[in-house]
Amino acid sequence: MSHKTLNVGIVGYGFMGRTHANAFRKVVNFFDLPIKPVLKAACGRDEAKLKDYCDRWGWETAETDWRKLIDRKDIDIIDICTPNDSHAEIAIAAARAGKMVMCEKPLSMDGPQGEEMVREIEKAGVANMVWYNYRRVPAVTFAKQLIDEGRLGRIFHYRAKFLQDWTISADLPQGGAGLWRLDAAAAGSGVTGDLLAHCIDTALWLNGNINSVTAMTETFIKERKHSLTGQTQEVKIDDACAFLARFDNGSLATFESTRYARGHKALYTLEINGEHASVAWDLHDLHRLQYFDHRDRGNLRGWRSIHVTDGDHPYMSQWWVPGLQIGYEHTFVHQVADFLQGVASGTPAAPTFRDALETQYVCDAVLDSAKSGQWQNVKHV
Ligand code: SOE
Repeated sequence: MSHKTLNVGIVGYGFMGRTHANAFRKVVNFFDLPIKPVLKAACGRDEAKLKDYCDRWGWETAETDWRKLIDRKDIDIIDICTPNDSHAEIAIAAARAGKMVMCEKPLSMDGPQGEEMVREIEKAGVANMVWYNYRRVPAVTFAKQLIDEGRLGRIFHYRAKFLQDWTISADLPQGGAGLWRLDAAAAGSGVTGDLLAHCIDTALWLNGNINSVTAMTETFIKERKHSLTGQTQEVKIDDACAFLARFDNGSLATFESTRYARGHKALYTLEINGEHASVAWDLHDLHRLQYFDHRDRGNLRGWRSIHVTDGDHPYMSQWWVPGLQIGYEHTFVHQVADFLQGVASGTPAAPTFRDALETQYVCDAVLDSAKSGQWQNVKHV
């Protein structure tokens, strides 16, 4: 089979720069793709770190200015792995230059900025996607299949949590590499945009739109030194957030996220209860889907722990033999495979910028509700 290729230019070499580079490299080994990605150029400001990143991951060339990267005629896809405050500027410039755009989550700092991004990307008519990777954990994709088959029946409850504990120390500064997540000027919000955005993206995909929310947030450590300025500054992000939600399908939901749950590193869990069946999933045991079906014979009823590793489970036929597990990094490989297949077939892979804007609107409503103390209706795309 002859393959077309698309040249990728990535902006950012941090944690996400590594997950994406790994995905672009591995995808060609495991998936039969009509289009292959070429790791053409990487862009970052620190030349030494950039060189090390290029050498380690096999990027062919390096640029220290993302505008130059976008100007290059040999780049087809711009992949954005920078902190949230630069997504819009880079994505809009890339779209105007006719490049396809893959953008790290969350799409934008807030809904209005996201609207501008959607307008520009759709005006340019370029392929686009946002890296909400947890949709592509095979067990989560399998849950989607079971729901779409109608196995759960009417949905009553959706419950999601994303718990971490890495910001409990008051000595941790805000700002700079990795810690930009604590700086509202770079991140837009705290756990709402960083962690609950994942939970919301999955929830909208599995259970449809959310129409209203009521929320509370807290910032436990009020001041932190800023890594870049050296000054002690007010912390303006939400350290923790919990909200109730009503979905359009009539189901009720609870969502909770914090970086102050001592003992939990990345405990993303979700549970959905339907009329006939329930599903539950846990990122710390990500290859399993828990499933309970009330239609089983009474004395055999119980929670099944399905090891989602067989050839007829989503994505798994591309990997090893049945029973052997894959993990976190593979969700990014799946995302690249789906994106390239979407480009080849003309049917875009989700979540597009437009899909991700809906998540942004829920985040905005959550933060507004936490401020006002009132239920808040969610704006829709
Ligand atoms: C924060 O610690 C973080 O790295 C998020 O930024 C990611 O989106 C999440 O997948 C894991 O946690």
